[in-house]
Amino acid sequence: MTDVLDELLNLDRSQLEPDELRSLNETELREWIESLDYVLASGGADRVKDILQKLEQHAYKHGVPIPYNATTPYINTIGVDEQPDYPGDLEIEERITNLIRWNAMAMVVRANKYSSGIGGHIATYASAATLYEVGFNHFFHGPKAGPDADLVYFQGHASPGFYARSFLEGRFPVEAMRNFRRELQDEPGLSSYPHPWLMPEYWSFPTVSMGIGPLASIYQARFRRYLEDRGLLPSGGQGHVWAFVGDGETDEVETLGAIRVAARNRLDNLIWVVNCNLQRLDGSVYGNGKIIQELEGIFRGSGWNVIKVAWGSKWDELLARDHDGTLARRFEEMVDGESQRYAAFGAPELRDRFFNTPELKKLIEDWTDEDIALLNRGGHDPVKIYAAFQRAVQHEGSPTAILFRTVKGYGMGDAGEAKNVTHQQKKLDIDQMKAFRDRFDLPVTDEEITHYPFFRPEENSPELTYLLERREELGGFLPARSPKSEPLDPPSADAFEEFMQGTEGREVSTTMAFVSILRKLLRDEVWGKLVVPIVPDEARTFGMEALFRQIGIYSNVGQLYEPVDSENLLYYKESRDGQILEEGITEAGSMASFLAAGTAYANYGVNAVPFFIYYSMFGFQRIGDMIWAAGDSRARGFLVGGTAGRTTLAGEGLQHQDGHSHVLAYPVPNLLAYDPSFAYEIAIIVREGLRRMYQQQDDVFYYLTVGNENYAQPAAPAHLGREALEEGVIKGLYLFRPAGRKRSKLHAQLLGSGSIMNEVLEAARILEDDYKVATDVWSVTSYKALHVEALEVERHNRLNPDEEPREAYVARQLKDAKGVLVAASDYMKILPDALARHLPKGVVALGTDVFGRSEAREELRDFFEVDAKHIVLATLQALAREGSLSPSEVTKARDDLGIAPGKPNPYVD
Ligand SMILES: Cc1ncc(C[n+]2csc(CCOP(=O)(O)OP(=O)(O)O)c2C)c(N)n1
Ligand SMILES: [Mg+2]
Repeated sequence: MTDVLDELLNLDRSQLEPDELRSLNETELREWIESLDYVLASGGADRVKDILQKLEQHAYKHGVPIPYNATTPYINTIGVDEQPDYPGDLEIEERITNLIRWNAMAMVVRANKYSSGIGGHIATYASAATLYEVGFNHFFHGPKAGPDADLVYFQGHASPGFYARSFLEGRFPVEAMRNFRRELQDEPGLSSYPHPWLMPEYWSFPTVSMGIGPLASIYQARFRRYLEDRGLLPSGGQGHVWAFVGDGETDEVETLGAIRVAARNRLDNLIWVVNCNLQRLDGSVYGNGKIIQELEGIFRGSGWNVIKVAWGSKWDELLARDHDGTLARRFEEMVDGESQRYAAFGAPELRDRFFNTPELKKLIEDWTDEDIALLNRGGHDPVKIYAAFQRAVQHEGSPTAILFRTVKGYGMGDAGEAKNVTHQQKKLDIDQMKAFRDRFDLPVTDEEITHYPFFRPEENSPELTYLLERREELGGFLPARSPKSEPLDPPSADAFEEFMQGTEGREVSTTMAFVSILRKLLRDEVWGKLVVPIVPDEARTFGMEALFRQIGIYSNVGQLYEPVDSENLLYYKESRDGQILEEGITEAGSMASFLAAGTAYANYGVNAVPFFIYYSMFGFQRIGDMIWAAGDSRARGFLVGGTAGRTTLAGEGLQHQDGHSHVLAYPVPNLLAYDPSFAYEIAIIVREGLRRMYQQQDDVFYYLTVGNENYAQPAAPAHLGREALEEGVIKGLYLFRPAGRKRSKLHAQLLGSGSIMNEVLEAARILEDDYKVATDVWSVTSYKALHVEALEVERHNRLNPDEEPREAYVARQLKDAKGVLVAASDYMKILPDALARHLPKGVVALGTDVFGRSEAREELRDFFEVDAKHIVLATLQALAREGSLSPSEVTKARDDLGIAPGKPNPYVD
């Protein structure tokens, strides 16, 4: 042995002839393989793994860099021998799938025939039909399955397919199908995409803004665990969260950006079905590479269980013939752009170009073109799909991604199968419809085709009987949304009474006031356990760290370490029944948790009350689309924008100072937005929110901003009476302090919001004391609420000219108010300006438009011209404009107030 080694070590390979070298290499390799085979036979796979790991370490130690490889060979993960028997009737399922394919295609083509430009998509569902059908017939558990019910995120652009299935199930009349995308007809048609807002008994998750569905599904699966771990849902349920994801959709950062969260939380209740049809809208997803392999690496690297279903059963015959791995190597070599050609041009192209070596040609030497045409992609093969789904459902310890290879526009033939234009193909001519019919063997005559018919077999036909039986056994129809939570009474007014009393001179911020309200709620017997505080690594910023200890931070493994601050009373406590969702630095992830918690009343029958507390700057403008999705989803809960106000958040500068989130709140129709000034206002708003959302079950949600400026919180003013005060706070405006000066020629109405209210109060004092202006001070808690109500009144009057015109709430409140109107807030001037035409007279708006600055509060308020002196000047100037003061009086006041006419303009400087 030593002699051999010596000889080998002395061997200088560079001196060998090529033939000798090749032969030596082959012998070496054979010996290694034989050794491995021996170990495998005698010691099993684990022993082989062990040896390979040690060998790898050994090689590293000797300077052999072994490149990291996250991918496995480009063949199916589940071998033929491992495939379970198919439990269903393949033949009848195929017939059902074909009917659904037809109806889905017909509804789009028809919609476009009768009203061109209406749109719709065929190709997405065509590629995914069999994936969904195996799911519907064997896996997706409906609402009646209780704790085993699944939640399914359906791919939005495949919606015609689900409608077509529901049509067969008898859930929609034919008119609804005919009027697809015509929701405003007398016989309303079906909505374009999954929108719970528009079809609240059908859709649960809006998925069509790409990336949001996949991201939301991760946090949905985690939230389900959270509810179980906290005892709000029975544990042991087998329900899964399924998310269907487009391969093109994986380019959205939201899609893949949080996949490690799923692995870290060991979410084996989460299954992603990635439909890799290799195409997106414009063309190939990754024509120069292989999207399936790329995604495999990403998911495996992030700790997911990955199942690849690339090749259909017919390929197994060739793989069985392929003893030296030639075919597997050819798969590796073929990029997606090449592969797309075979799907588009069929068997002759595949024969000529794919089987391009003598070894490969030999594999198919006895095959006809018909045989070759059966070489399908794995995602169209129900047997392979079933095997993958079953393995995913049984898998434990991590989430699963199944990467299915399919053909986009499958079955569309000339009309677009695997063509680059297929995504937007919505017109099929009669010949193309006939070809579709023939391909899927559908019972539609040539004559019928010209009318774009929908086909539904007889009620007791084998197809419908089978389909309905399968759904019945699996717990009912899907998609289905069925809110099932009980109405809850809001906390009693007494419980919140302490916040109505003010802080008796103690200076606290509205953030602190909000946190006190939250803590109070957490101690409530009914509401306490339902509150879900969500923070993106910002709890200390908002003074919420006491909650860490009080209610704990949720972790699915508890706390495996002794925290560094364990000696501290308020230590960092993680626990399995922890209540806070401390999401880390991810507003998008936190918002996904808000979506899950805010819709738990519909998905689980649990009245969860999310409070998502974040930097107001990083809300609407960063995750606005998710807030939009929350509106569509009918989510309930509170978004709390902390460190709000462009001049209230001092020192942080342009990227942090928010002066516009209240403007961005306008577009979300069912969102109520408040910019409160005082603790009692927040208490009233929160209690009202709980009443509306959880007792009255209105599908609205709330945004409130809180600031970090400390000031004495006043007691609720007594002059209005409690009821009128509450009404005013909720409707958006009330008289906070009537003028002190009674008999005066000059009058002003100042409107203040948020922390700028203090500047308004100071301005009122100056106006009364120094300029003899009797000044009422109003608190505007919500410009949006005032605006929306005024628009409703305006519309009512327009449509009912014969009735006594109604008055908008804001106009009614201010109509008898004397003098000029001046409004100031820490938000953009557009808020009061947008309200202006509903007011009895013009308003001067002061606000904080344009980029922020790093400065202290006082300087910022001077710079943005929202401090007391600028409010005074604006009021006096308005009085001069209406003729009550002379310009020279205002000029003098300007100088007395110390305002230079040439002061820098925040818009420009
Ligand atoms: C955020 C967002 N951007 C763009 C679109 C427009 N869009 C709709 S479908 C689509 C292509 C989808 O491709 P893929 O994810 O691969 O799904 P497939 O239809 O191929 O299954 C695009 C770009 C969208 N719906 N959402
Ligand atoms: Mg695609």
